[in-house]
Amino acid sequence: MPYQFFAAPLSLYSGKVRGYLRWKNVPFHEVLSRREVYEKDILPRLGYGMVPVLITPNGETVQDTTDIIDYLEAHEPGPSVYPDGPVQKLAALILELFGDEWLLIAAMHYRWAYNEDFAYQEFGNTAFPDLPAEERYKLGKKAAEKFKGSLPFLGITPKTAPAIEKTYEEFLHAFDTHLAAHPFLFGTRPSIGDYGLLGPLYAHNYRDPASGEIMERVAPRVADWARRAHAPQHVLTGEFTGGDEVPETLIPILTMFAREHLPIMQDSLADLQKWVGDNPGVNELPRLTGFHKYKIGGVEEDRAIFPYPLWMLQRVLDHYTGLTGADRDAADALLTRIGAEDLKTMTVEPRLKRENFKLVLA
Ligand SMILES: N[C@@H](CCC(=O)N[C@@H](CS)C(=O)NCC(=O)O)C(=O)O
Repeated sequence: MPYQFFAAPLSLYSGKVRGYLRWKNVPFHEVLSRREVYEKDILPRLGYGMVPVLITPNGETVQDTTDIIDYLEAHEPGPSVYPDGPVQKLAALILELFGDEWLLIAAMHYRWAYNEDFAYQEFGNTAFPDLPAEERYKLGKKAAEKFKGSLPFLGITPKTAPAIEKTYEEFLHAFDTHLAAHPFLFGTRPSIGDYGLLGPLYAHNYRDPASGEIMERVAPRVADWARRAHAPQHVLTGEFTGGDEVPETLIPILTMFAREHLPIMQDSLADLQKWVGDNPGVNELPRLTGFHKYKIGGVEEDRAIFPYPLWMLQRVLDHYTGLTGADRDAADALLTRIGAEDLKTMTVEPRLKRENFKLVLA
């Protein structure tokens, strides 16, 4: 039995793992997460609805794209998407978090600002592929309500829309410039950071037609990277650049993480600590712990606070705090250079872990 991959073409996080599975040359069979699959296979296994889900050849269920990639890294042969170089690995982990959780804002904005009808049809095509097109559209519109309804929780409002577009285009220009010199983030081999970026940049911002046009126009090399990072199954190739080098052209992107995303993570950590104080004895974290004012491109807006990204930040910090000597010095130099000094002293306390597909206090 190959791996079974419950996923959907329109799904952001499905694209992240599909690109990885294909590069890693893992034998897998993709199952469309249609309504029956959700009800019969996904809900009973997870206790809630989420894609993508990986079922391993021995029947284990793995959810969360990071857990899926880590499972496959541990169980499948071949080169790793985690660079051996400690500073490259630090940058790659930061960029996975940045792609998964910060570029999500642009991904959701562009889908719903410019591709609404396409998205409704795609939701219907996924959930009810056997119904006539009109029915699929109608039911798709209903199924999409929850996703479209999440925009204000992510701080996506008419007030922030211009700033979201400005910062996204800034990101696109920076990544396009990087890709003029390197096929992937750290050379000719894709890293965990590439797959973090691939989520928002493939299924939403490349594949949604109006967003894809913007990407092709503003940053054609990013569109080309999205195709390559999501290319059909192929022979494993590529190496990370030598000498633990973080290419100079990644500095503007990492700086953007420090300027835009890190403050959100700091507020999230403070809110987690407050939530834990307010909820003694409760171990399982809610999907959101509260609300805050965040800034994107200098524009302030209300936004919900999600504890999940702190689990990803904890991975970054665990890697960083494990470094010693010259490696630590080099990592410190990078953090200073990008304006992320605060990461040097940050700790996710209380610690978080994922257990039975839930985020809980460790
Ligand atoms: N952090 C999760 C996010 C997965 C996720 O949000 N998947 C979306 C589809 S792209 C979903 O199923 N959402 C359902 C929901 O949020 O209730 C991961 O990396 O797997």
